[in-house]
Amino acid sequence: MELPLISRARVHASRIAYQDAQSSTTYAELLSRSAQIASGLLGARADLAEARVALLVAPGALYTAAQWGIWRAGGIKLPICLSATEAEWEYALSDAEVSTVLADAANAPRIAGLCSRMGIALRVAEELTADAKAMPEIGLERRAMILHTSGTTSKPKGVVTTHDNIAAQIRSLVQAWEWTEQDRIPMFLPLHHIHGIINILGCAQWSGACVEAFGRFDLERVLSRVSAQAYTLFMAVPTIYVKLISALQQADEAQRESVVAGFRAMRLMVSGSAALPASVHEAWTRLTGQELLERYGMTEIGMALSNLYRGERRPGAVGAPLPGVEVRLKAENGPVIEGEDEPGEIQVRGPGVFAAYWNRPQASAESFEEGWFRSGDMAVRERGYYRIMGRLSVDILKSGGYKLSALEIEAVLLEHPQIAECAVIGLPDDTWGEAVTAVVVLRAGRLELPALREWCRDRLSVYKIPQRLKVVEALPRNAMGKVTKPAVKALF
Ligand code: MLC
Ligand code: AMP
Repeated sequence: MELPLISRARVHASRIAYQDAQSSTTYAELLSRSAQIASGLLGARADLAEARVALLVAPGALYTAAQWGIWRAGGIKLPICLSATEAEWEYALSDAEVSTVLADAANAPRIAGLCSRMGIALRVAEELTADAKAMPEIGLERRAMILHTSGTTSKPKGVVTTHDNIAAQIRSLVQAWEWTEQDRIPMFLPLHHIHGIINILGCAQWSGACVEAFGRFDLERVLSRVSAQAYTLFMAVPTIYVKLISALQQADEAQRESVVAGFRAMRLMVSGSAALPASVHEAWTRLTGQELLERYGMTEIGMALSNLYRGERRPGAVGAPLPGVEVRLKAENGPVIEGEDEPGEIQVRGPGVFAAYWNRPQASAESFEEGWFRSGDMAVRERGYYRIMGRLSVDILKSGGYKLSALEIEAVLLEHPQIAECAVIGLPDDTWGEAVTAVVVLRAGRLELPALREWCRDRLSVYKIPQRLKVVEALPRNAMGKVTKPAVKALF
C-alpha cells in the first residue's frame, strides 16, 4: 500500500501544489522529485528502515519533495529550525541519532562543518536527481516524524508520530474545516513545528490545494498578496494577528480598504498555538468583518479542540473536540470532570496521538494516564466549549507561538561568567503572548540587557533570548531552598 499523502497527491496530479510570483509546481512534479530524492537517499539500500534524516530545507516545493522523499525511502523525518544555533542543531541531531542531513543548496554549507564533525552524511536535495527506482513497502504503523518540543525537562524531547498518526491528524482538520482542492493558503510559519507542517502543508496537500510559501513572515508581502485576493484560507499564531492589526491601523485608507477586502473574501481564518486574547479576536472582527476560528493543539496530539466552522466562534474559547478526537478534563489526583464550570487538566485520546518520545520510555509512560495523554494544560467547559485557563507547569512559556522551556534557557544563562543564579519566567506581553524574562543574581559587576542578548546570540535561537532582565540580590526561595517562580513573577 502506498503512503496516504502520496496516493492523495496522485489524485490531484495535475493541480498546482505550490505557486509564487516566479514559478509553480504541480503535484505530479512533487511526486517525481520526491521519487528521485528517495532513490538518492536509498542508494544501494532497499529501505531506510526508520533511519533518521534531518531536513534543513527552506519553505517551498523542495521542502515537500524532500519530506515525501524521506518517507518514500522509509526514513524518519526530523525537520530542524533554519535559524537555530549550531549548539541547538547539534543537540537535535545527536538526540534523534540522525544518520543523514538533507539540506537545500543554500543551507548545506551552514551545516557542513557540524556534519563532518559529527560523522553525519550531508546530502544536497537539488543534487539528488537520479532516476527513480523501486520504493519499499511502508506500513502505516511505521514511525514517520520526530519534532523536538520544549517541555518540563531542560532539553527538548523528540515527539515521534507514525504515518497513521499524521494521516489521522490531517483527516480530522480537512473534515472539520472543509478543505477542498480550490483552497489557496499562504505559508509563512516555520516548518519544524506542527502548525506549519500539519495544519497548513499537510491539509493543503491532502486536499490538492495550493500553497504560497514565504521564507518568513514578511508582513508587507503578505499584505500585498491579501490585497490581490490571493487566498481562501489563512492560518497564523496570535502574535501575527496582533502585528496585522497594528499594520492595518497604520495603513492609509486606500491600502486598508483593499487589504480588508482581501481578508473579508477569505472563507476561513484560523488562530492557534497560543491563547488568542478575546480583545484581539474582537478587534479583528471589527476591522475586517472576519470572525477568527480559534483552535487548540499540541505537537504530541495534533489538533484537539476547535470552534466550529459552521457555528459559534466564541472569543476566548477553543471550542469542542475535533472529529476523531476524544477529550476529557481530569482533576489532579481526582475524578474525571463530567460537568461544566469545574477546571481540570485536558487529556486526549485518539488516532492522532503520538507514539512516544524518542528514546525516553519514562517520560513517555509518565505523559499518559489510563491511556489518555496528559496535556499539562488546564481548562474548563462552559456552555459546551472549552476555555484554556493556563498551564500546570510554570516552566513552560509560549512566546510568539513558540513553546519554550524556562529550564533550557536557565541552563544556558548559567554558563554566563557573571551569572551566579537565575530564574526564567514568562511575563504577559501584548504582542508576544509572553515575554521571556530573566531574573539573575550576579557574581560581580553589572549586566545590561543588550550585552546579555548579544552573548546569547550564538547560544539560543532568537525567540528564546530574554527580552527583559532584572538583577536581584537573591532569588525568592521556599523553605526547601527551591526558587518559587510565582514570587519571582511578583517582583514585576
Ligand atoms: C522574534 N523576536 C522576538 C521573538 N521572536 N522578540 C520577542 N519574543 C519573541 N518570541 C524579535 C527578534 O529578536 C527581532 O528583533 C524581531 O522580533 C523580528 O524577528 P523575526 O524573527 O523576524 O520576527 P517575526 O518574523 O516578526 O516573527 C514573529 C512570528 C514568529 C510570529 C512570525 O515568531 C513565528 O513564526 N512564530 C510561529 C511559531 C510557530 O509556528 N509555532 C507553532 C508551534 S506548534 P530585532 O531586534 O532583531 O528586530 C504548536 C501547536 C499548535 O504550537 O497548537 O499549533
Ligand atoms: P507545542 O508544544 O509547541 O505544540 O505547543 C502546544 C501548547 O500550545 C499547548 O500545550 C498549549 O499550551 C498551547 N496552545 C495551543 N493552542 C492554544 C490556544 N488556542 N490557546 C491557548 N494555548 C494554546
